[in-house]
Amino acid sequence: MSTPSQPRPSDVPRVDSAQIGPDEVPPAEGQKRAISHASANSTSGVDQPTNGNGGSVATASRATVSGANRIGLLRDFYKGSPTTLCAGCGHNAITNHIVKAFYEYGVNPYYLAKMSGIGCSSKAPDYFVSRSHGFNSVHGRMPSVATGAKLANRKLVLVGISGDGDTASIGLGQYCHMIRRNLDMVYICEDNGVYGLTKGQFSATADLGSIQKGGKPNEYETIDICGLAIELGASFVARSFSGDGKQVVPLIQAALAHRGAAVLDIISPCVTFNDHEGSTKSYAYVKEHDIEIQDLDFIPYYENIQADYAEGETADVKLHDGSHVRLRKLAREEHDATSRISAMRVIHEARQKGELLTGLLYVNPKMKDLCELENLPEKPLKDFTEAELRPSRHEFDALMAEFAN
Ligand SMILES: Cc1ncc(C[n+]2csc(CCOP(=O)(O)OP(=O)(O)O)c2C)c(N)n1
Ligand code: SF4
Ligand SMILES: [Mg+2]
Repeated sequence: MSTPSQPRPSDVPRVDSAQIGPDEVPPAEGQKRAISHASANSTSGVDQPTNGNGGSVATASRATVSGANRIGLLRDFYKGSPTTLCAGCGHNAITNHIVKAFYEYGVNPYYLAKMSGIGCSSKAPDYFVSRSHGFNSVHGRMPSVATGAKLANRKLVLVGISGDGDTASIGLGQYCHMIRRNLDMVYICEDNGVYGLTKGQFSATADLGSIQKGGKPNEYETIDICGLAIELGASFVARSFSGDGKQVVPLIQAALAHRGAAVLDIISPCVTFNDHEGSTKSYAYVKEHDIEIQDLDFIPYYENIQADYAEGETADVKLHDGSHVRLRKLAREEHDATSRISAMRVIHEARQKGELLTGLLYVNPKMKDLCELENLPEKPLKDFTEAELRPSRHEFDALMAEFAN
């Protein structure tokens, strides 16, 4: 795992997840003053510890430091290197939404592992939260690398950034098994319907009949990665549009609060190779055909939930870390985001009508994730000592006897 500029373990006291706090994150230049100011004024911890997602222990006084989030970090801390993608690329807009979502949620960079494959989209992890872990893997193979990282250290907050080529072509098998295993990660597919990095060939998410830049129509059926994910038993599936930060930001935050594979298919126009007339992934087309299913609100576990709406108008889903996602129905059709059948129905109906349905399509916060299914101990496997792992002579003999029978 490449760790270009993440906080060094020696800078950071090793603590239990229940004690993860802002002091674990060494401040960047320009950040120091906000944090030390916050510490000087700090009085008492107020949050409920939950997981490594930046987890716990914001202090009320830290939040009052101008511009600092609940773990004492300024928004700039969540930025990365300057982008090298084309100006106007949808992937850049998604990066900005990620920075906002992570900053507001208070993701702890020390526990963040940014995973990707190959493609313009897979370069995006370089453009947010520089001081975190990262692994830019092989084309389409990010899910298996992410699985290994999570099994070694279940406290990591995994965020995978993929493309439609990376996910739905070369990486389709990996994508399916990541979902089937319910690997606890936020999986964002920056979906432009083409292989942007290799100059605009159609990908498997291109719609039937969509026209390529050179004029050729796509004659193959599309692979709907949201429909596929739901079919495979995914626990969190959403679709959105890079141009709709109001929807993307709460969806990313809900995905962070969810335990299990959280798939976000974000339509992200490629302005260089797929933004012309006849394309169904151009800005103009998506803006015109985007139908939002719900008005979405994310209420983090550390904020009070206030009922603003009349009963029946909204659906409230409680997520694993105690946060809530509040869904106020907007679309013409009724959709119950906790029903797989309803999700499959609205996806198929929208495709038939040529509409792009966006919002939270399906969520099941009760499913076990891979670490639970494999009965992993709470303590990360990487932290076990050799002495703890070595069986006693008696246990070893019993094991050998089992094989002999
Ligand atoms: C094993 C392998 N096969 C093929 C390639 C060539 N290649 C690089 S990126 C890419 C497709 C990228 O498309 P996508 O994942 O949609 O990302 P985008 O560039 O559109 O964001 C391909 C086919 C490669 N790098 N490695
Ligand atoms: S080629 Fe397309 S996908 Fe790649 S950076 Fe440019 S606009 Fe974005
Ligand atoms: Mg693509």
